[in-house]
Amino acid sequence: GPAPESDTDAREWLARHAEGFGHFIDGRFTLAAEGAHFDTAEPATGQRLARIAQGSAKDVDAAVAAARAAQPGWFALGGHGRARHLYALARMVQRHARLLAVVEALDNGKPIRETRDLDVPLAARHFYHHAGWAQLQEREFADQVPLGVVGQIIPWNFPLLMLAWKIAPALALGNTVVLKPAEFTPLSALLFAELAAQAGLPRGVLNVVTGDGATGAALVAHEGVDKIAFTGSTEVGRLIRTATAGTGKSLTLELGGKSPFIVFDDADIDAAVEGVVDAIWFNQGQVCCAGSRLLLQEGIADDFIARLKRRMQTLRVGSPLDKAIDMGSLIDPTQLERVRSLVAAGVREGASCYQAPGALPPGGSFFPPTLLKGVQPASTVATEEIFGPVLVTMTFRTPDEAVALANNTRYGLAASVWSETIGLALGIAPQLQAGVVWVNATNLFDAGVGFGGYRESGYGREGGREGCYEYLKPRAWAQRKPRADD
Ligand code: TXE
Repeated sequence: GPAPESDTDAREWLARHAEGFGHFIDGRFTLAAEGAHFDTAEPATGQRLARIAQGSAKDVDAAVAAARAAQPGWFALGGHGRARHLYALARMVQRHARLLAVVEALDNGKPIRETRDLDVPLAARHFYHHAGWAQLQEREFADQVPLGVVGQIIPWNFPLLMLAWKIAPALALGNTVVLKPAEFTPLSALLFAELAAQAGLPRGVLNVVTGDGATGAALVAHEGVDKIAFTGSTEVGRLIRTATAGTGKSLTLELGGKSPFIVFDDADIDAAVEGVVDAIWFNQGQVCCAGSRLLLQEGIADDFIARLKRRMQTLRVGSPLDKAIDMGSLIDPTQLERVRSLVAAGVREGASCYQAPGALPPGGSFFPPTLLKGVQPASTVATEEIFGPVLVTMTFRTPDEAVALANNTRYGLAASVWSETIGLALGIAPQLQAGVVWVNATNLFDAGVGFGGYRESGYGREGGREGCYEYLKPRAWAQRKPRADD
């Protein structure tokens, strides 16, 4: 196979920060040694990776103050002025694409092929896209004003991409930001902050405060924050919704999912099998919109599962920097244990478990591609988000049964329908309770299309025009008519 991706640059960058990373506040990194800190580990090896500052309420306060002070000037730049900065950020991501991709693979454990071909280019594209909205702001959103200071809390599964999804629209439309990356994966956000400073982003416009849930909670509670945008677990989303209730803060939540992947008898089976691979084994299944419930029409079920098992045998699990692998490591031992215990629960509840044979690399939090068959619709594994490389399968007879099974969930983020009969596919699609429905496709994302959930998958949209509205508020105004004798 090809030589593994070199991590020399990334290791050098880490070595320059051997004493630890500080927060990025008001255009500068704070001293790392000050205050509490914690170490992060490389998921694929379990080895220590970096020393990270644990943000206190005081740090959050300093970051919010910097964002508050910067906001009027940032908005006053106007759409074209802000667009220039967003274009500069996009180019910066592209110029440092390789370093960002390697840092992300080390920090998260995901394959370099994914960070190189998806996470990093999609992040750059998000900045380019929103530079366009900035340029159009005065014309397209003439009756809207920015919210002000936005607190943004992101998860560990797509650290850089979620950063882009959050900060690109917020900044484009004249807000300033305090971002709290996930405690497992703060590195790409810190590297991005360095690049933003180099790119000349005015100080205070973007602030990054690292830390765990307590740091996030301090940001949520801060009175100087006008809006919270959160992506993460449904449980924490619920806490944040409670914490912001009765305050004047706006809130958007992008939470969990248990998305259906429906295959009818007349589907293009080869394409659908590849679709399943992408739907559930991309990013080790740690994807909020993962197609984690495979619903098969009875007539093809046995054949489909046989083909899927053969395909599973070709999936390679290995070191993230190995360019030939399909799956890397889960995020950490706790998540690995959670996935293991959910699979065990599935087996206890009567499912049969198939795992692709083959040794897993030692040391990290690796878990093989896994298939649970004969799952009951009400069982734990059919209803709980597993957030790992575990697919559950069920069968249906009629289109109505497929819709009922698909919608039998408290979530509603995404759905995928496969059929070569256009009337069938397009008849089913609008009946599915999900923020996005893919037809004969899966995992299609576009910076121009709003992404977000129904039901317990959250609310609010990221991307496109609808995503812009999440960072604006309407401002109506009226003027007394001049009197005739004026
Ligand atoms: O998420 P958390 P975790 C799901 C997935 C996973 C589970 C736990 O099922 O197994 O969540 O993952 C911050 N106030 N998803 O624990 O805790 C936290 O520091 C404010 C689905 O990593 O939700 C991090 O920055 N902030 C998901 C962010 O919230 C708080 C992606 C997300 O962490 C906080 C990730 C608090 N009280 C996990 N507590 C998706 N839908 O994409 C934590 N945080």
